[in-house]
Amino acid sequence: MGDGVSDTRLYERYNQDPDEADHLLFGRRTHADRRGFLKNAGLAAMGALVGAAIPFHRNIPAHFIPVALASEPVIRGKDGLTVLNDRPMCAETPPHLLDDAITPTERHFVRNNGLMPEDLDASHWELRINGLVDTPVTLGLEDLENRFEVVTRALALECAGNGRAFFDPKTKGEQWTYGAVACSEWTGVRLSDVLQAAGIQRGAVYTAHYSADTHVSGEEGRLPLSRGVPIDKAMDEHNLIAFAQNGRPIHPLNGGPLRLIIPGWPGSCSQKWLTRVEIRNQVHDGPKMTGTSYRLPNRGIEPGEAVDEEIFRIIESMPVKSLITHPATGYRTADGEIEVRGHAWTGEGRVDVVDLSIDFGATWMRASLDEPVNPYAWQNWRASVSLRQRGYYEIWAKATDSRGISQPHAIAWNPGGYLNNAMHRVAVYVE
Ligand SMILES: Nc1nc2c(c(=O)[nH]1)N[C@H]1C(S)=C(S)[C@@H](COP(=O)(O)O)O[C@H]1N2
Ligand SMILES: [Mo]
Repeated sequence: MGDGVSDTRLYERYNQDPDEADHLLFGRRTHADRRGFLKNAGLAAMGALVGAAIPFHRNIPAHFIPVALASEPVIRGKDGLTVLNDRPMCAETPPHLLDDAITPTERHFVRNNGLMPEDLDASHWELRINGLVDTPVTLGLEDLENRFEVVTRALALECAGNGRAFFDPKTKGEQWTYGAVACSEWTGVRLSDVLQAAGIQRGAVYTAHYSADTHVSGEEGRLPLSRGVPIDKAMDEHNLIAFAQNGRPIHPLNGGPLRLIIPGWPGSCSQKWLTRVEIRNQVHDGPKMTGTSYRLPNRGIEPGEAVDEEIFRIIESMPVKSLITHPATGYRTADGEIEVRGHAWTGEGRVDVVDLSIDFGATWMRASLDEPVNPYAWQNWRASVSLRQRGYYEIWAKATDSRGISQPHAIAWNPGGYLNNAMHRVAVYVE
């Protein structure tokens, strides 16, 4: 390093102020407007973000910002996602990029509550099953593959906070708009098979999921998130302990090498970087299980009203919802004949109907809706609409599920900003 900037000073500078260090050393100020995008990203995270291993990683100063990431808040291997936060890393997918029937890995949203594990080596990854079981077991990825039936399923995964950005007044938490949802193809073994092999004992009430990610505070032993589900839900044969996503090892940001997929319930139940499932004799009380996390008040409350935590209940099954993935909002066309496409999903049962309106809800037309490829997959739908005059239109989509529940125009405010399944609307201009 020339100009009298010694290597030790380089390291110090990056520790103190990475933006300033970048500016001093490379003559650019890359991150001033982004609250230190990627500051303190660990090596594994950095590798995942630049999309390659970093052979000289030992030379990298703490808080260093790779130039590959310097100009835009993008994530390599996560094409076109909107980054909401870098610490923890959270990124959502614009609806028009969710047009595929099966979400490609590079379009699958990312929701981290903490910092990614440093060591993501699949060859020595271990999953422990313990608690109220006859035989506690420790299994590697090969054990899982060899000892249990391997299955592949398209499973929709949605963050319970998806749609939070539209609550008024604003609620705390990541301001997801539409894109904290995806439907990748997951391969793994059934959670129920593995739990059965360990032998669930009498008195089992709830699972507790543990993982290798760490708390943003850096406090030793403090977990960012540890959630669980009632035993009945855990034993649903559709839950997977997954090791592959769309036919490849799971993307590190999506919880590779091993994660749970608990479809139909809040995404937070699907622990990434899974290391242990404990069977408990009580409702699990890990981080983000208690208080107001992933919970709703048991009665309607006034926006902003202060309420006792006692009235909050754990969110279980997710509500019916749909997304218009074509056209993108703001679409301009000279031709008023448009093929509208999208997906619809629900936490339990299936979607029976998707209705569209082009006249602000005065009339509705039925879209053609596919069967789910398997339970808990989202269902694709399409419809041809004719917009006969020039001007501004909105296309609205409303799904109804087998529980007989339809998407509302707006939902009641809640303190966590959860479960906003209001209809998706896109703007279209015929010119
Ligand atoms: N270990 C761990 N698992 C986790 C999380 C996390 O922060 N840590 N986030 C959860 C939440 S809130 C969601 S919505 C899903 C998101 O999965 P994805 O990042 O693969 O899209 O992972 C869940 N599993
Ligand atoms: Mo989530």
